[in-house]
Amino acid sequence: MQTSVTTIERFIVDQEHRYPEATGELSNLLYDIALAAKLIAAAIRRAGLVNILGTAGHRNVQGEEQQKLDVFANETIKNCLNHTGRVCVMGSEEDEDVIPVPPEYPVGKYAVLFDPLDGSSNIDVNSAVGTIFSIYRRVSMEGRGTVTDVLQPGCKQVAAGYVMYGSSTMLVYTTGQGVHGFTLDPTIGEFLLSQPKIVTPRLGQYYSVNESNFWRWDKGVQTAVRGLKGDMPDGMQPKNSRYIGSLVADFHRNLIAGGIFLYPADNRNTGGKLRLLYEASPMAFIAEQSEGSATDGINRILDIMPTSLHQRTPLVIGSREDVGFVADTIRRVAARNSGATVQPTL
Ligand code: AHM
Ligand code: MG
Repeated sequence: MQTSVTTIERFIVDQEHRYPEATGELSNLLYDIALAAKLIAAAIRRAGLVNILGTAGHRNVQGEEQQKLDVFANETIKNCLNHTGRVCVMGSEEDEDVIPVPPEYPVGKYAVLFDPLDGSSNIDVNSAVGTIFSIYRRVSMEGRGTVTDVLQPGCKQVAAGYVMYGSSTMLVYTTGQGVHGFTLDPTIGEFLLSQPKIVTPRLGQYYSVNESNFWRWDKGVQTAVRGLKGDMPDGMQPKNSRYIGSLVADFHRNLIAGGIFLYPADNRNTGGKLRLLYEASPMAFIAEQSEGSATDGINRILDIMPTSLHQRTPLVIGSREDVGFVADTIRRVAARNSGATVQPTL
């Protein structure tokens, strides 16, 4: 039996102690998110048993209002964050506008964005889903927080992370000091440090993309994906394909094993499908902190200046050499069409 473990609370506090000027507010905010994750994990585990699945608005056998899990997850996160005095405003995939802190509670210095239950269509088939979160320091000078507090480029994030509700529940986060992974021990209800300082391989073994969109992509993306399969003279070794259709699970596998995830623009989703602020940016922060990288195909995700809460972006993320290969290929194909020459990224 283990007699010494590192809980997420101890780890977060130890990290913050390195900064004498730190007030502990960010530590507590991360801990609030970990609490929400435990509540969501418990609901997901019980989903089949208590018949929580179903359409929001339906009543269960007790006559209680049934909530879809994504509605439940959204309300849980809001309720864990809105009364603490640490947050000034929130943004969620499930809410059209920014979410103010209720007037009876104090506001704090952080703005939090989240996708409460990403990949939620996977719940119906008992596959992995996740929660993604992103934290910024407040920039508005007065009042109780506004949309300007969430419309910040990813490079301004002070923390980001995700929770994966898979065969076990994992929380992975960064505050800009590396990426650290914790596994929920359900017997004691604590997230325990399981993967400190995650470093993703420079070159991956997997590529993850919804290839049913192949004919909807432009030529540069098609050529790059062919290249990932080894279909390019003097190109890379063929990679193995893995695609769950749940960003957190696809990203997590590639983070640990090495690989690249792509959700490019296509002729139906011309700006990409995934959301910049609470899907792409937090994952990009984690990718870079684990020595990987993230682009929209060409440009660094963390440099994109958002203009709206639910803005979409193409996303190419994962092992550094693979992401560079895709950018080089897209550029080369574009240059071939225009007659220009290009310098490689790496
Ligand atoms: P969601 O936010 O509606 O759950 O959609 C996001 C999900 C991601 O988890 C996943 O990477 C992607 O959509 C899969 O899309 P597709 O089914 O088009 O491959
Ligand atoms: Mg989502």
